[in-house]
Amino acid sequence: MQLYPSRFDRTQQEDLVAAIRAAVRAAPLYVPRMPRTGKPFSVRMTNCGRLGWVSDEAGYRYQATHPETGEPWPAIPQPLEALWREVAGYPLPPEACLVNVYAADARMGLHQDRDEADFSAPVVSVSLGDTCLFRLGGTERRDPTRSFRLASGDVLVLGGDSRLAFHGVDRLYPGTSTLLRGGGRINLTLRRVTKPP
Ligand code: MD3
Ligand code: FE
Repeated sequence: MQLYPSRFDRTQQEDLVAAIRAAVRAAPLYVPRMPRTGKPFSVRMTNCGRLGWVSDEAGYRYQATHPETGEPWPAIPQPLEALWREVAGYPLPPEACLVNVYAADARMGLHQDRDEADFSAPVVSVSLGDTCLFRLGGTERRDPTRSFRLASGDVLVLGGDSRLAFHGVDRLYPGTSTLLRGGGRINLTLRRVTKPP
């Protein structure tokens, strides 16, 4: 795991928010649901890129179109493509950018990201808006965890052993950033989904 604190300055963060707002106009935020139970996530989501991660009663999967509009996902914003080239250490561009939007009371339970066909590529995460308390464990659910704060502009690269580590977001710290009108937090994760030939 590699943390790049304040990888994006305020102006770059504002540019990213503007690009994400444009993407959300094309691919509206929706509330994902847990497989089988249909229990709603507290986080709202959308995607950019050729493929997007979706979750509903039928399961978790990547697909090329928005689950509600049926439209293809918008392109990954150029600064995020550039970030991937700089930090991923992987020769191919990202296929998916999952956009998670947290209100003040939203959380994400401890989980692994295993819906990708290739774990050799890292996941690259960008935090925007309010600081959160992030938890990172090992590759077994019972492994001990470490907690640390992720602030606006921070970039986290999860590769190697950490790629299959359990992780989650325990809480937000409301009022810690003025980036987003109305507060909250946006997390962007850049991913490879398919196995290269
Ligand atoms: C560690 N997102 O989208 S980002 C997710 O803040 C997700 O929204 C959280 O977990 C968020 O799946 C955490 C940091 C992160 C992202 C992917 C990882 C950590 C990871 C994949 C493997 C291990
Ligand atoms: Fe995750």
